[in-house]
Amino acid sequence: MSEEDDIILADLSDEELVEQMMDDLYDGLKEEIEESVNILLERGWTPYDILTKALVAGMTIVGHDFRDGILFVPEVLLAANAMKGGMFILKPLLVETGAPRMGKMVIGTVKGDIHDIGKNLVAMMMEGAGFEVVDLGINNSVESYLDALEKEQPDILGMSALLTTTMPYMKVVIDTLIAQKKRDDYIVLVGGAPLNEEFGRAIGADAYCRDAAVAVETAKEFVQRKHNQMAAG
Ligand code: B12
Repeated sequence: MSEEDDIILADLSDEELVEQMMDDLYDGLKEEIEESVNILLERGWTPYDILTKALVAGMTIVGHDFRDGILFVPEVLLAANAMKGGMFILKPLLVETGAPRMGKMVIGTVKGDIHDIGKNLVAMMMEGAGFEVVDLGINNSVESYLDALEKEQPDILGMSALLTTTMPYMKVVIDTLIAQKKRDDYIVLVGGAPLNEEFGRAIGADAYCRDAAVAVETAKEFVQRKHNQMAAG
């Protein structure tokens, strides 16, 4: 029996439990993460605090160690899977605490890219803030984005890319919108670890958002501005 098996999660203090969750996330222990999320909820933690202070904080450590060659793809996949287990519990709760509908967003990861944790977080936080979100998943072609925009008529288009090789595809999508004279119909927000503000500007997005919290604030600001413009005629 390993040392892990001896730990009774419910007996840990909040602080110890969050530490343990970071370890469990690192080790890809989905069931333990789910149990811990439920324990913190029972203790009155808000879904948002569990998400940011335990799950996102833990995933950041995983990200650093992957970058530094300490963790490899299979371990990171396990960690991602454990995180998804926790997010699955929190998602409906984050949505519940949300305000009335703020607007609608279509979001997806670009073609060639399968990273979806950050995108899912943005989608969850946007829903939590009262936006209706249509999630197109990963590996989206220009056609996939355009079809969804046509069908869903959202206020916002969100694109995510985590690879330097896939981020230029965002420009392909925006250029197609421009060519079809549809660019001004949508607020375009982009995000993903390798992007920055300069890149966002260069490809013609309305804004680059460094994390999900900024995404929510930016989305609110732009939608409000759009409504004001419409009201002004
Ligand atoms: C988890 C992970 C994986 C998992 C993905 C699991 C999944 N379901 O997503 C797996 C193991 C599958 C994977 C595979 C690969 N990965 Co990877 N991966 C990561 C890792 C460790 C963490 C990413 C993550 O989830 N971060 C946590 C989330 C919360 O952060 P985030 O994604 O940045 O999202 C936040 C913001 O960016 C922003 N945001 C994100 N999207 C959007 C969208 C909008 C609209 C807005 C407004 C905001 C926004 O808000 C989010 C929430 O706060 C990163 C390292 C890192 N530091 O980023 C490497 C990383 C992105 N991967 C990398 C690589 C190279 C790969 C592979 C090519 C590896 C390989 N050799 O096979 C493959 C690519 C496969 C493919 N075609 O896509 C490199 C990319 C390097 C580069 N410069 O391009 C990184 C940077 C690691 C590294 N340093 O080498 N990966």
